[in-house]
Amino acid sequence: MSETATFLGLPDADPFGALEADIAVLGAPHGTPYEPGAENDCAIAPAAMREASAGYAGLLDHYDFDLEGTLLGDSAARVVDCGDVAGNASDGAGNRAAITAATRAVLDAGAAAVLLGGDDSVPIPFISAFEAFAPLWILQIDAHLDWRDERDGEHNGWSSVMRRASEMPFIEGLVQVGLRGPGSARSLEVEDARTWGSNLFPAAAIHADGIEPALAKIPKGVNCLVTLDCDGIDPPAMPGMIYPAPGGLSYAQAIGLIKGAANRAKLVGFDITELRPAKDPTGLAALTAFRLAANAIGAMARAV
Ligand SMILES: [Mn+2]
Repeated sequence: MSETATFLGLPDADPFGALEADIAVLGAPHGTPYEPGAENDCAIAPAAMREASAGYAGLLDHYDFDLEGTLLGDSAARVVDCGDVAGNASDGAGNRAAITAATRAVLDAGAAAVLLGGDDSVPIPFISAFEAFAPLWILQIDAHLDWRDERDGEHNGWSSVMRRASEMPFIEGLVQVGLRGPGSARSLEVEDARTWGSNLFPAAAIHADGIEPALAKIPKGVNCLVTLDCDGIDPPAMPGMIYPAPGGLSYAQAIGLIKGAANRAKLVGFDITELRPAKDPTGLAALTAFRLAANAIGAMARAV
């Protein structure tokens, strides 16, 4: 376990023990760095989300208007916090192996997995663990396309998440929501994403037409994993992140997407990445990030 209290005061657990859970939280402070050894501002994000949640640990039996009921509703879902996956700022390959192993242990125990990143490279090894869940759809909430094959020779960094996902044979479809402004993508990557068949919904399309057209792309009854980069959310609601981009999704749109995905499909995984506590002086970003993860847990519990 990490030294901070658990997420929402949930019981702690060892993913490699005899895990008995329906939903398990994991922290992943370290992923695949572009500059091995460099300080990563997202490494303390799992602790920041757990800290932001601490004041709400006593309210688990209170009505949550986001979820129209208590966190777990009428479900008897067992939810645990498995602490942080061990890692460091230098060893991308080792970090990836550790994230995949811990996630696989959670899934093998029959639990859904909730991963607290870490930068946006941690979804690659997280998604890799879901190979037994075909047909799996990915709903990405992010300002950025993340379809680079490589950057500076690194194929597993935060600009490559969706391309790596597209190559995994158990992934059936991608829905990418919140795209806006410039990022690592060039026209070539946008063309590649479209050619593969990824469903691209710029933030402007969501603001114009709502979230339903994006949700409608997810076939009913499939397995679904939601990967949420904090920069998908509009900066005023998420002030601490690596690459803020104006014009993002509202909190209401984001939780609507999470709940909507869980209603159409089986939500088997959720990750949240790129929270940057050093740029979050009031703690508002950590609060919003914790609440997004809590909504994912609530949506998963309602399916147990
Ligand atoms: Mn992003």
